[in-house]
Amino acid sequence: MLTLQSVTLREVSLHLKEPFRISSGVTSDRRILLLELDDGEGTTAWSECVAGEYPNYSCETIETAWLAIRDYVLPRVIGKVFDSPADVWSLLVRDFRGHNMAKAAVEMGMWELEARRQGISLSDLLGGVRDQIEVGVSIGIQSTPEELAIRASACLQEGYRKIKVKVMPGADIEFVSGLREQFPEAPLMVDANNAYTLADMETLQALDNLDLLMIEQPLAWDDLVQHATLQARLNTPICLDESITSVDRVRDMIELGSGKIVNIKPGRVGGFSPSIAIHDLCEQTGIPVWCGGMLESGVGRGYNVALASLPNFRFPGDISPSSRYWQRDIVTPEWSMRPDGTIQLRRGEPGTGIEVDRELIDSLTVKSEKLSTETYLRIRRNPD
Ligand code: OSB
Ligand code: MG
Repeated sequence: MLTLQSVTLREVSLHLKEPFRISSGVTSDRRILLLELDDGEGTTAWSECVAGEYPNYSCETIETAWLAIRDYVLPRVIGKVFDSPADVWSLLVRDFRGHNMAKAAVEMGMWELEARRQGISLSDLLGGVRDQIEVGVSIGIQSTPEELAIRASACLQEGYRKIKVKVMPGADIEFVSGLREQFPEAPLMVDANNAYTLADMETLQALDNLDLLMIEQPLAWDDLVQHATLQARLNTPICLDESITSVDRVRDMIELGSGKIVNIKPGRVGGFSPSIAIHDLCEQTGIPVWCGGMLESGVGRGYNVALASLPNFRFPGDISPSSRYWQRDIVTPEWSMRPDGTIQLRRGEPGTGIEVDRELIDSLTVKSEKLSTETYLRIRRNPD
């Protein structure tokens, strides 16, 4: 049995070691929404909302997520008695559209809270089967092919098991073919974050000849039909990211032939319950999945590590160690990668296995708001 008694929302700002550019925008400082969930019985859990500062990946931002968590998610969850965190999701889909990242921050936090209450690892609670996960890196768009080659080469040296290169018109064929020539055997892939249309078929077919593991989300962020047209013309598997917002969209992808691989970001699909549903459907239908990233702090990274320990995660995840992004992460210990390109799960510890650095978080906090059962009694926002 599990009850959420209060949640403290806070925004912290973390400076990225170097700006991260994707086709739709650049991030230099990561504004991060953190949640501290409290069961009122001595157990707390920290979770992270992966929404960004601007709606250039999905519609959500950290401002919309704050509002949605306070006014729509928490009134449905706080003070309720749950047999299992698996029961939280059903309360968040009925008469409540969208806002998946806001939903996920609370839904995933409830899994972590339950794992900590039971004193077991989050991976065990989710049904994870691995003690270590394979790590890939996502390299933002660089100004020249030479810059890209320097970074990719350093990442291969460090042991990363997959190199994902962000691409867009003007930074694609020349950049990636140069890498392929330099590293004929390297596990390379590209991610376009919707930078192309079917009118770019020539470019997309040139990418198809570079022996890539996959091409991630080349076309529109909410499209499945045009991706099917494209997939029929490419040998390289298409991996969908933005377009997969639920298990139903995976069913559509399979039916239409829009892609052959799914990037699961639990924030994008609304939490762990829908992530597990997608994982299981893909496992049954022979579709590999892997865990994407959203430039998370060590808090969110811990959730991705746990999820990636499920059996059908068949490619290395975008789960870089803390030091790739942050001078100093907000968790102890920080997430580190071994020279063989894996991250060890912290199975012996409860939950994600890390603790937050409260002092550091306090010093980085820009604003905070505590919401409890009393808050909602007072303002009568509870819908039922
Ligand atoms: O499309 O996978 C993406 C970061 C922000 C927004 C979208 C994406 C990404 C990444 C980063 O690729 C992966 C990471 O967190 O290491
Ligand atoms: Mg992506």
